Amino acid sequence: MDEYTSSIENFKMEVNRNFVEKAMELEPLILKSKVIPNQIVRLEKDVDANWKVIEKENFLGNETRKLGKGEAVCFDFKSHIVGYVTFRVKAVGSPPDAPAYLRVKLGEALCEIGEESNTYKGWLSSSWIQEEFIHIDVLPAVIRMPRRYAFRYMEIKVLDTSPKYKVVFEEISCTAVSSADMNKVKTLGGVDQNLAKIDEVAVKTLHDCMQSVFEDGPKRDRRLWIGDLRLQALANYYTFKNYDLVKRCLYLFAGLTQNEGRVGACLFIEPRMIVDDTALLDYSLFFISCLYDYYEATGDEEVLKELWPVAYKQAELAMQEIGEEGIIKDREGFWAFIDWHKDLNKQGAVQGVLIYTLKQAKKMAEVLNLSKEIEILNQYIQRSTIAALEKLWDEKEGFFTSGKHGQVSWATQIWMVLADVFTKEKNEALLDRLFEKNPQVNMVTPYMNHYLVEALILNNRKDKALEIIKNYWGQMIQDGADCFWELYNPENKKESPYGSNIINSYCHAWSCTPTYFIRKYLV
Ligand code: RAM
Repeated sequence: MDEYTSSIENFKMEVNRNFVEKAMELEPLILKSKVIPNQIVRLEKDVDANWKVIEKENFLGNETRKLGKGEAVCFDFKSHIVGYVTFRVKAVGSPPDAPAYLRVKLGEALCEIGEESNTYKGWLSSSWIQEEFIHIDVLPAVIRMPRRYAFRYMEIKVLDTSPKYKVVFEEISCTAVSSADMNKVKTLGGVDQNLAKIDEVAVKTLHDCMQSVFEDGPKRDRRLWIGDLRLQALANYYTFKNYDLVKRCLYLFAGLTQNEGRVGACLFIEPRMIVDDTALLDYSLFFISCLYDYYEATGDEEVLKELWPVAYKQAELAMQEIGEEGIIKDREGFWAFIDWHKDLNKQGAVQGVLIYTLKQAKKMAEVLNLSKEIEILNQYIQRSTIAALEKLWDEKEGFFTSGKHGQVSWATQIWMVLADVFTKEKNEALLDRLFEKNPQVNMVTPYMNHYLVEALILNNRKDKALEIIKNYWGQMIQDGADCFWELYNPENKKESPYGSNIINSYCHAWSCTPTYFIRKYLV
């Protein structure tokens, strides 16, 4: 458990065995169900270079037509699933005088099937691409694919057989897995159809990400990221209500920390749980939010007491990052997350996150009656708030700025509103101005859009929030989503921070929160 290698000098993982053991005891049962594809589809690129289904044919569990060298078949499993695929392949014609050679591609989205993977030049490893090459020496054969896939479409291409035989595929199925039980979620009554559909897709997204932990995306990264966990947990409190899974993840983050007890940005799950050597300032602070939300949802004082020191430690570490002027020091590189917008300066938004989370920490300290901590937190909240108003607020522009070039972004305004640096009236005016002036540095993730919707709801702009849920998440459905995506920029639908949209995740945790908003505030 303790040995760990990292390319970061002096990096070490700190282990709290008691916490890790508690997390292990909460390991969930994985529920399984069998899914079979019901259609065979054919794809083509349209004029905008998007992949579209141009032909469908029913496939009711029977066998495919005969396929020879260079021919392919693409199965549609009806909806997104996470699981293990099996199929049978048999030879037709003369006795097979050479192995069969297959390429199997699995895709959450059609682009993953349509694009040739060898054209991928992005910076995330191409090994995430769900594509396998298989030699089959003896036919017939049952192929049990060893990896877990996240997909809706599966294409099998025959790369070669021999001129003397062809192959047929049959008994195709997937054992779908999740630790979430769909039967636990009440269906929504009394909402319009569009909203009900958005809720359904959001619940499905959360369901497919709930495995032995809350994964960020079952295709990629299959990891426990804290920014994602926070939003999943919120959605979970209004749907599956699996409090133990949140508790397990809290104990994992608390039990496997980095140097000085810093909560890491994410945890790797297998072959054993370890903390990643990446630290993101906003993500470490969200440990505070995760604990705060968990306590709000459950009233579980035992967990609050036990994990409070870890939460407070994140506040202390962040307070050390405040510069002389009372503003979080700006840095180069991947030091905080906030959003994937490529030009975003993060300083202003992180200042907002700091104030927001320190306020939550203070509320927990009040529950626990910790007078010294309350006082310290109070001082820092006040100092950071005054500094934000004095140093980052630009009266002439009517916006908060960020970084040495005074960048105005959506993210900075949203986090300052959520931090309640201003009064409610001023928050409302700032949000209205944001839509009116539409600063160029906008948002590209559903994650950041979540916080925009939250800011609108908490500041008397429910109609606008609803409009965004319907337009942004609703538009994703129009564009073919059966789970919500990691990235979505309506102005550039192929946007990817990684260099290609085939590596994007199309069932992504941080995208699942429309169900939280709808169920908590809108019905
Ligand atoms: C993405 C991950 C994850 C997120 C990080 C910061 O790459 O998929 O969802 O939390 O970025």
